[in-house]
Amino acid sequence: MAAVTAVTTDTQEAEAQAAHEAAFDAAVAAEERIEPRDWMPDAYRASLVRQIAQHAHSEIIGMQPEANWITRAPTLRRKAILMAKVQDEAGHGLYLYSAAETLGTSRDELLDKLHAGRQKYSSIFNYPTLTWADVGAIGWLVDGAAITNQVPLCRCSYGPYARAMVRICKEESFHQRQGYESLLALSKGTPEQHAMAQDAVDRWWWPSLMMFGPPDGESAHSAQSMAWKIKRHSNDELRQRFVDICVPQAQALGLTLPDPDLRWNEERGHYDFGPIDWTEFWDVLKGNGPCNEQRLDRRRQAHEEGAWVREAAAAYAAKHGEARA
Ligand code: BYC
Repeated sequence: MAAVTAVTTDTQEAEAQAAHEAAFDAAVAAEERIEPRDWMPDAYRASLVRQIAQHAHSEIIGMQPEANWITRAPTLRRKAILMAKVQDEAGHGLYLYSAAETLGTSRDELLDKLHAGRQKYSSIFNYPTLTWADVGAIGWLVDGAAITNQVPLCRCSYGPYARAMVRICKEESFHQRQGYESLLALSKGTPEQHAMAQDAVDRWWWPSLMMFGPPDGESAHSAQSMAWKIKRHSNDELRQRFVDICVPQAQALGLTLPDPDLRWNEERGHYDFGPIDWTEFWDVLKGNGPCNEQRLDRRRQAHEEGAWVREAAAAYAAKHGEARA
């Protein structure tokens, strides 16, 4: 009798699992949003946590290269803008860690993995900000690349991530414009300022193209993420879109992009561009970029120094919880 019951239970479980899978596939196909309480495949959940965590870590590590210039901003106006931008990035990190929490992964767990070097953050933040013009180049190119990559994520199949991206993209748009405007001022300034802007663009151009991830043929996750509608476009498609946007903007800025192979291809209706140094990309991902060690050390230090704030916030919440009870 017990054996019969076990078989029946197994069959029922398999049927329930198949029904869940069919409902999930139908929702994704119909462009409906998957919400935290909905059933989802384990691999879908894991891939979202992987991507959202990497994205959240990028936002908070991404505060460091620009924060380096807050005390040396050339005017009060530039300083106020830069402080607001860096604070926005902290906020983006928080929305994204919250989105990951809806998938059952705590912020502490993700931060532990970042600090232990077990989760990635964007390769771009392992490059140094050597001059004030780098702040403008980051705004124009790095935030420009981020918007190109992130606008389609507003249509991600997972509701909390998609909704977080709507607000993030609005703020990124302001970041991109302030960078462009700052570079324009330098480009149209003295010959020394113009040279500084050009030097910054020369150094940030190729790493910005690497932000879109490896070429499609080497992208481990793209095919599955696109089938699940987490990603809407491949890495190469978005990289091409970004190049096409940047070329006329560089002309308007009076700056050149450091690529002798960059030219309009009438047949493709896109700009052709030269080969990307993928050895450098993979090397930076392995931890060997110019600033990897410095960025992680600073992040760990900031986390330790902030321990008292977390303890105070927890004590305050507990006290108020007791008072309410
Ligand atoms: N850096 O199979 P693939 C910002 C990893 S903007 C480091 O193509 P996927 C900000 C990838 O994670 C930057 N790692 O992966 C801007 C995977 O490794 P794992 C953050 C990279 O996920 C201004 C492996 O390489 N934006 O925050 O399909 C100021 C194979 O890649 C990179 C986002 O994170 C890279 N550049 O596609 C402040 C946007 N590229 O995970 C802040 C959301 C690839 O197997 N993320 N890898 O260990 C995405 O759209 C996608 O995750 C990617 C990669 C396009 C980045």
